[in-house]
Amino acid sequence: MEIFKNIGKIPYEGPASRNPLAFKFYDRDRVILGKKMSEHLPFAMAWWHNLGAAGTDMFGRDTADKSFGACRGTMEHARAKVDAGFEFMQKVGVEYFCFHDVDLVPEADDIKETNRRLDEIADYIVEKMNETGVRCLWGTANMFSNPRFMNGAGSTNSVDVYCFAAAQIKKALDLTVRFGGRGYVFWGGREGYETLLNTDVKFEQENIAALMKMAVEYGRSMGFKGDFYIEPKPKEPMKHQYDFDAATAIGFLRQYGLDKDFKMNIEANHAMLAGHTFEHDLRISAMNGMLGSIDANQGDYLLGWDTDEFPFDVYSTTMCMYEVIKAGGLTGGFNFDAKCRRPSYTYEDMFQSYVLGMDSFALGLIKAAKLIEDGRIDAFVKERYSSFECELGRKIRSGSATLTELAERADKMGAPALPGSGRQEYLESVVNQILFTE
Ligand code: XUL
Ligand code: CO
Repeated sequence: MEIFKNIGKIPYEGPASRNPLAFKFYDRDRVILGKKMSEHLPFAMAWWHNLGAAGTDMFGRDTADKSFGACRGTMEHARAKVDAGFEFMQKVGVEYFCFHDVDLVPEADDIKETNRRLDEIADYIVEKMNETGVRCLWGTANMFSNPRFMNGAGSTNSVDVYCFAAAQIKKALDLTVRFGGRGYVFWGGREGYETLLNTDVKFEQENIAALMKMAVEYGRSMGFKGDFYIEPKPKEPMKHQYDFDAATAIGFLRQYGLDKDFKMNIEANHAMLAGHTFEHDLRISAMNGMLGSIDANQGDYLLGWDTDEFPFDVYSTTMCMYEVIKAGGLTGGFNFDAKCRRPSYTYEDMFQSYVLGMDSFALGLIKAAKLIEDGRIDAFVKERYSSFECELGRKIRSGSATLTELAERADKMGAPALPGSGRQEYLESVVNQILFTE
């Protein structure tokens, strides 16, 4: 049964189109730097936002109807969400989905019953995947909504809750493997604290690492070849979250010997909450060989929380794609961890938001490729460090210089000349020139 009745397949109509339900920039087969747009941009639908979130906020109930013709909280509704999701992905041309365990079925009190429901819905999802060619980007376990996780999952003070979390991870990994997912995500929603007065940080972090290690061992034992991801976020819901940002998460992974199996899933809005730009956390991940996947959304600089907006800021998507291209692409993809605003409650808004997000990243890709082909930024950065292209500079870079040697050079030079100008304003004008000309 068709759910989105008045909406057909979203076509590419080009930049001059005024059709709200057409792509202006996302032309999936257009080749950029030797690869199709659709290969540069493996987009994914977030099950929870697109099929679940209905506009509820702290001050008001749902504005959108996401029942899809079924009674919410039933297995009939779970199936209706599968129908809606696959119809949506096919119409909008998104090839992947991401899910939490409890996005798929209503959770029962007993995990054995929840798991039975998950198996039932998984059969239906696999059927739809085979029918449509839609694939799974990543799976995860929701270990933050249920009250039992009030003190975290890996970081909880309750050994029973810790075991329950392990059981959820085990099942979510089973599902991810069954769906052929590229990755498995740990977002440490409540892995943090409200006050140090009641918290043993070392104990909690060691337990999180142990849980991750068990997840890796279990996943690999069943043939999961994908990446595990940490999705950093500094706060919200907790006052402090341990996976604060990419640098912190990478340090944690190295400390506990998890760095071979894990990469980062960087979310734009989370990076902003950590006081960074999106591209900062992408760069830190990439230079450590750990840029895995992206939660493609946008925050609001005037607000201090995770607004999960659909991306429209083309400066930001351009700088994102600049980092992604330079890193050689993602092993994961671009998951729209984003929701329509509360007053955008219609089915048409659901489609419109994906048109916006996909077009914003397509434009970002086109412009980032132009920045790279233009070469002025790369040339400037190379030139900026060129003073190290001397014998002593090479010794410093290879780690064979001594402090005494360097001091001898300083003794001979008098006052060093000022380093060259950073030319930030010039570089910003290059970016503008490329963004605003064809
Ligand atoms: C929350 C968030 C999550 C993760 C998956 O801020 O981003 O939806 O992406 O648990
Ligand atoms: Co996210």
